[in-house]
Amino acid sequence: RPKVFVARRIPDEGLNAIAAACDIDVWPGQLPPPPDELRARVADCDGLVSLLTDRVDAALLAAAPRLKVVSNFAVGFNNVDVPACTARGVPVGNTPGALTDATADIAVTLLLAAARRISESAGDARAGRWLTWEPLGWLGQDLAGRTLGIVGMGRIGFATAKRLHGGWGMKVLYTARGPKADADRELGATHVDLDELLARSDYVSVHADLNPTTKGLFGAAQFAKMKRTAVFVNTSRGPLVDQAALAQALRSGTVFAAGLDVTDPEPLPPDHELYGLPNCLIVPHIASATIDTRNAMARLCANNLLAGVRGEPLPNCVNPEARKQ
Ligand code: 8YV
Repeated sequence: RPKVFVARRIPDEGLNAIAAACDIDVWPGQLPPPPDELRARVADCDGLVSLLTDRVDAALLAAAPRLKVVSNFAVGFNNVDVPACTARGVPVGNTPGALTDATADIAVTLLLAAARRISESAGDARAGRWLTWEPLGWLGQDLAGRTLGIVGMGRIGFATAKRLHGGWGMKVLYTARGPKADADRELGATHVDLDELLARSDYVSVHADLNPTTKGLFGAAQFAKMKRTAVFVNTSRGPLVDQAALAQALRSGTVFAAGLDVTDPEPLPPDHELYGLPNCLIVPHIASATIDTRNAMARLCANNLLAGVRGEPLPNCVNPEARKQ
């Protein structure tokens, strides 16, 4: 039977499907295995289930001569050195689709909560600072009919825009490698460049993947181009944002508020300056954290893993060219 290392406990549906066909070693810790432990555990493995906290790089591949597949329990795969896997002929699987709705739900939740100052006002109520009804207290931003800028109109960007266009009648602008016919047709959306999107949007929601061209995409210059009333939401990857620049923009009123599901680093240390800003709402990378979504991710992850150890094409593969190596 093939040997598989699973780098953290994932839902039973996935573990049971893998265990039915493979000998399975599941890392028992709540925290990820340290890199040297990960290398030791995969030394005689045919398959690896990794998470975004596990770095899959050339050193790990060198330590795992039998490895036939890396199945990443995520749609994003910036933790994996894909070219190194391809060069070794190791296919890399991911879980697209399974977390689209859950992630779009969190993007909308953060957008609404940041616009209406929910975290700040709830904290004030709890702390005894609700002294009276204030005509000018906790004033936020309206949503109806405003303009939404989607940075990266993929599956999750589309699902987010669909909610806000359908529910709040928002006009949709977006960036993408090119125009997207379904977004234009179904949402009346308009493909623009980033500068135009920043200048015209009341809400900016980031859904681009992390790669060398998107790292640091949002810095001081980008925040300066946004409206002072704008709300910034990131559910993609933390390193797309220069956090010092974001903190300065929030502190100085260059932008109105931010809602973040992702940060750099993760976890964000408790003394980080962003936590001290009342107009910054941070949740700990929970976009896919629903029972059904994590079960669906586990099923896709197991299917990729099992196909890989059998030498079959993965149902969801980010480097199909790896099989030709
Ligand atoms: C996952 C994510 O839960 O799928 C992704 O890319 O960012 C998350 O929502 C996480 O990556 C699990 O490893």
